[in-house]
Amino acid sequence: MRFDRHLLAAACAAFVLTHAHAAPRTVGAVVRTVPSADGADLTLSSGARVHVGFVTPDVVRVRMAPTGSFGPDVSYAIGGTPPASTATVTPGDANVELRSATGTRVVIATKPDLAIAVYDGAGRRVVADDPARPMTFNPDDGAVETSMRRDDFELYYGFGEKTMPLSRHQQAMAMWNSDVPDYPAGHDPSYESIPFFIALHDGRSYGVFFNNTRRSWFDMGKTAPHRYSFGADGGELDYYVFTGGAARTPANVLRDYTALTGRGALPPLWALGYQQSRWSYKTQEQVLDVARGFRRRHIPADVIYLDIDHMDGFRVFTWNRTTFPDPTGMLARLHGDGFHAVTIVDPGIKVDDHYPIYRSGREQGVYVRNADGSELHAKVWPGICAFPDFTLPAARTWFGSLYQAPLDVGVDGFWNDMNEPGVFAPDGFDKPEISLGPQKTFPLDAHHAGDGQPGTHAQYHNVYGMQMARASFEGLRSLRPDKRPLVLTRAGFAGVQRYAAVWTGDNSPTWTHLALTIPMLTNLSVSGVPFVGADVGGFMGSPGAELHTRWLQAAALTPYFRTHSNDVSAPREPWAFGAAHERVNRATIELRYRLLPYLYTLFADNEQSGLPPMRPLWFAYPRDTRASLVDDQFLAGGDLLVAPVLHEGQTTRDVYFPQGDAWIDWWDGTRHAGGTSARVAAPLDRLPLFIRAGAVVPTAPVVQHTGELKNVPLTLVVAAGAGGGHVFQDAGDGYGYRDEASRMIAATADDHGVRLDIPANRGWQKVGAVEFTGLAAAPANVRIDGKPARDVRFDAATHRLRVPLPDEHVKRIDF
Ligand code: MIG
Repeated sequence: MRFDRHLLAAACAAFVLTHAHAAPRTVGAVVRTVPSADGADLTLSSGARVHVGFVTPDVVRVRMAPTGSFGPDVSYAIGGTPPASTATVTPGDANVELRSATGTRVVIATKPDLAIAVYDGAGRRVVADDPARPMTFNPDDGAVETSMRRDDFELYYGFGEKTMPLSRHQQAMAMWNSDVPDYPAGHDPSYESIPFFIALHDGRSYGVFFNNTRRSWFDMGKTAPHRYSFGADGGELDYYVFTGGAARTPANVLRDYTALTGRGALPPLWALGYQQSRWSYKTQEQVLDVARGFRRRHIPADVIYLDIDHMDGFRVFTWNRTTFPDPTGMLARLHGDGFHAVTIVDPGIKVDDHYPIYRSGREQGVYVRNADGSELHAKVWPGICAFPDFTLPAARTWFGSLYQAPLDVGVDGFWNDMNEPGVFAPDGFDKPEISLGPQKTFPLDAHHAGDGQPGTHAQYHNVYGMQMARASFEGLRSLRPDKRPLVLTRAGFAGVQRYAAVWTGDNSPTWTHLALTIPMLTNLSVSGVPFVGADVGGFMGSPGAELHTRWLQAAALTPYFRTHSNDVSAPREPWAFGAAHERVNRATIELRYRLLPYLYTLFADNEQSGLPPMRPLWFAYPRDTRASLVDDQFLAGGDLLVAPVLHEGQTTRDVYFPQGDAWIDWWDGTRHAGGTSARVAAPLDRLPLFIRAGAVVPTAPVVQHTGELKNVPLTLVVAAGAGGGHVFQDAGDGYGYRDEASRMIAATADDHGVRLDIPANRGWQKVGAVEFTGLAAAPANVRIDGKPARDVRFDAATHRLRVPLPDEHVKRIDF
């Protein structure tokens, strides 16, 4: 056998890096079992303690404390103490067995080492510890680790924000929020760490959530293909197994994960419109000019962004009075034109005795401290800064209350940047590997309050950004209780979806980065974060016209739709690339607005089910093995299949239609059978888009901003076939929908028409028409509730039959 010395050396180096102190101990055998209401409490021969129990009948939690005693059971990810569910416990000498109400079982082998296996109600194995590599802890440095057996070809998705391929099988990843401008594909770690994944094998799923906020890592069969391992630099080994219940679907896994860690709050409708940003629109005149540019050219848009240059010397919550002499007037004019405005808010607070916010924070003792108790200072845009300790409740309240000032002048939403936290590399540390590296943050021994569990930055680094977003969200909720906050955050951890939308940071204007948006955003989505987007065009420079136009198309049906670019990029408004591209870009943004009633419904659904608006194909079609690695298409909700062009010069592309449904071309009505591929036309002005046969998708006429949406009638697009759909409507902002101030329209489709269930209209958009698409020919006679329909039109080019409705009392359309 020959060894490649270089590979071997590299492997050893990697091993040494992740296992700095090489004295891990196995937890050993179970020496004592104490049954509890939810499971069993185990004492191990090593002195460690393990608790295994049910959180719900289909969710198992395993907790290991190396010291033999558990810390308080609180968690930032969960926002409190997790629930527990009853177990039937059968203790034995070699095995302890736990069984839940649904028949989910945990079998705990007590010797020679603890080994845990979970089985679903049908007796199928979900996960099993690898006996060849038992659970360990390292008494020297506190590291914990466990390993599970891996089936050949098992795939893994999720892990938050990673720049890796769609499935993360045979990848190794670290969880450590990092400011990584211009990140190369494959670079790890990234801005956002979510130690949760969904596994897929043989059409069945399960999920694992490793709830540890320290630097953690996952090796998903890279070192050894027959197992995967995960661990962390310290803390408890605390993880959850989501079995997915009897059906073992990814949707069940994500429903249960988001029931534990929370769901995305419904955003205000305006936040689903098109958003225009750059670093920076530098004067109030320029901001107004850009806004007017949209209206004058009839390109729809809802939001304009103000990056760091709007501030006075980058002091947060201030204005540069030279370039923005009248923010109130500017915002009033923007609002008058149907725009909303978002300003950036960084965590760094300039150390400046003449800056009242800095002084107030110091007086209230809200800043992060060094190990020696002094105020932590680091350089960011304003120069030397202090940083609120967002793990201190008083700091969150203090920071949240600062939003009063921008709300008073009329700012609508807020953008939290640099909250990994990222700081400038110290002087003399300008090597590229350092500027991309984890060193660009606070010292690991800095002190955090930890909401009553004081600890180091090493312990709380990964939740800093999420707690900043929480301070912003909770502050806005209490300052303006009748409005839904829009908070955008760059860094986050499991549960960040409760507070903010997430964008993928400083991406690059390359075709590779365009293609990367699909694996990145779909994996964030299945990590429980529904409101996600990437800077359209790529942040770090200037895309060519074709790349930008294609990127806008690819992003048009992603949840968070914003164009943004850096300080040295060429102008990137939709009209900045010449008349031909302006025409296509307008049509792209118009498509977004036509589909807003559908996208909005997806967000309302997410609050109920945890299903994300943007879905990878495997998530909806877990049994279709050909769908499992498709990384250049995605689903918008359950009903639209999006296949953007991701390569330069392409004017056709191959599309895979997942098995089990038929798909109808949005543009020309061509029908494609599930489980097939086709090469479809994709000239520059076309985003290949398909609707699931039997689906009912609400659309609106083109409007210039979401404020105009309430006055226009909806058209329900029915894709020929059996199925159905629903439409959620409400005021578009506020919380009235939680007290029934909303309606849900339902439609059931079959081969001969559609049945409608339209509840009483209390001021929502009316349903004005139904359009059937995918019909082979014009039906001979179309009836509404038995009577001949009027003004019916069949368009042979699109194969669409348009049936106007006389009113909302219509129950059934037949043909
Ligand atoms: O050090 O505020 O990712 O979107 O435009 C760069 C300036 C700081 C990084 C963000 C980017 C933003 C930029 N910021």
